[in-house]
Amino acid sequence: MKYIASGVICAALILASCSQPNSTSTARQPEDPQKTAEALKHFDQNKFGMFIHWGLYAIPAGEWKGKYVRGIGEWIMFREKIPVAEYSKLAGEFNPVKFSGAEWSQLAKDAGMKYLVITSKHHDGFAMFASKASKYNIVDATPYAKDPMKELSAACAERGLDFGFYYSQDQDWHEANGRGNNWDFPEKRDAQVYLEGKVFPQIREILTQYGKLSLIWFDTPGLLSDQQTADLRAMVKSLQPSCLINSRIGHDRGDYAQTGDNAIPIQVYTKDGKWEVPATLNDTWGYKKNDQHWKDPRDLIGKLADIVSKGGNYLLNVGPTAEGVIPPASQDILRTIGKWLDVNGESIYGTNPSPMNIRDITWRVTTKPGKLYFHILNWPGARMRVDGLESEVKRAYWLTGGAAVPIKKAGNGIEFTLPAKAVDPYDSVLVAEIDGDAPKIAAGYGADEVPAKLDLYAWVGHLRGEEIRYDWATQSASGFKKFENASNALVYFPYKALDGDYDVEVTYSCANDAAGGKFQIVAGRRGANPDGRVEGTIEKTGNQFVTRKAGRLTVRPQTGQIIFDLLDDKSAAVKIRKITLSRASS
Ligand code: JFZ
Repeated sequence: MKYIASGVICAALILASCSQPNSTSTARQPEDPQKTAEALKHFDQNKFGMFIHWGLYAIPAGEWKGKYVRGIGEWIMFREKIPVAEYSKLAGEFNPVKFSGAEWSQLAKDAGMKYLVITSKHHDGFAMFASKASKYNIVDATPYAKDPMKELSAACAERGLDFGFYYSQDQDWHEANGRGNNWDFPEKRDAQVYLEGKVFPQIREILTQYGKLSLIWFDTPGLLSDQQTADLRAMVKSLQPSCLINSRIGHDRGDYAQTGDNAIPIQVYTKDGKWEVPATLNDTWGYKKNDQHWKDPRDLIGKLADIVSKGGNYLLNVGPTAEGVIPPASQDILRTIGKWLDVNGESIYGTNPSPMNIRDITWRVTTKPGKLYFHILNWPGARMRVDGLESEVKRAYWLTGGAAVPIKKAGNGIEFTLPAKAVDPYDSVLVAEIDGDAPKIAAGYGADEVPAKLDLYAWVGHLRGEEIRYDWATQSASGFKKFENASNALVYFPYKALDGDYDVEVTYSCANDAAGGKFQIVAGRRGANPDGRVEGTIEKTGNQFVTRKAGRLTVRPQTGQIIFDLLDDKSAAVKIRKITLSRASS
């Protein structure tokens, strides 16, 4: 592992840079990899956390000078190119009198979350904590004049919740030498000046003022050098050796991987160690008053099971108002998830990922020694056959109610007899007790193998955009509206699971009068030439779901995303159920 070795080396290098003014002054201990490994193990067992994006951007709340601003709320300063002189006046209005660390942390607890991560400083540069390093902070610059992070961190500790800070280490639109603001600061930046003047001192503050930090969540590494990043890492580990660092510190120097936002890998993803999916409850991180595009608790509970079955953690965001209130809709959703976890938590916390590869959206599986937890997300009818499970199943029962589930051998697997209707409206968990600790899985079904034919259901993808919707009854996505230079889209994350040429089929329905529009599927990375692309025409289907061949798509291990979208606006009546990739024989 790169970071461990470099951690030791850079400890020495840092001593040299420490002699500069404003830099950190104490000699650093080399890293203790054992402490990091223990912290990672604990983090892995947590599975579910609360993300909080809270800052000055909660005042405009998605609107600037009477105009609605598209996109994520905390980016409003950047989108509207708001001068520092103007944006910083928001601090004079920031007075979150309704903030309560007890209420926020209790909500996380009620939701079944085990850790909490809050923005200490986002890209706008404003510190939401008491900072001597910059006057631009909540104690010195607002009428509130208190440090909410003191109260929140203490309330978390009281409730046994792990606590961590988000910190934007490179982008800082308030600083001439921070990255991102070229409307106020067109001249060339000197990142080192910014790091020493603000980032290093503030990192020291957040690591010393709030007790134990379970992690620091860095973001958008951008242009910092490898050395600067190594210095940042060494500083964190020297002050709190057990504090984890996410991969968005940059230069491969994190302890665990961050997926993209709302980006869940299509297959079991264990090769690169621990990972976490940050996700929104609507379409924004920071509060936006008009964003009512709330995700369905069924979707979120299913995603939690999906992510945990693939080896990840789920970090689910709330965006409190400028008064300090978490939107009631967010609270309701989170408490619904918490009620499900009260009964079914055993199948989530401390579990191991699926021993089997992913074939469709009927179920996901998590495990503990001697037990398989089948999360049934789409009710399959009177029977559920699990092909490829060769273990002897001694007994099966529902986590809800505990009633026994009849089992019999079938083919190379097991068949379960199910009641007519789902046992739980969100995710019915069936526990199968097997002979021995580890399940026996038939060749071709293992988690490290990818099925030759892969059904990528719409539910597995990220539904990108404010208009796109998922419908459980028809298992399809619709609302592929175009806007400006982008479009609502269905985005899949292969994460190295695919490599080669695939024959593509699309399963969709379309009203006859809306037919004739073009769709495209692009496999690629942001800012690079696509690895593969197919295009096709949506045909009349009389509102019936049909499966049509779409051509051949090349996907490479480095392909970040497979994106489905519609190229024109004839899309209102098109419903996309799935894309099927079959490995081409030639
Ligand atoms: C970043 C921030 O810019 C954003 O405001 C928010 O805090 C979010 C959690 O993180 O946005 C990103 C960063 C990385 C990716 C996507 C959005 N990514 O790698 O896909």
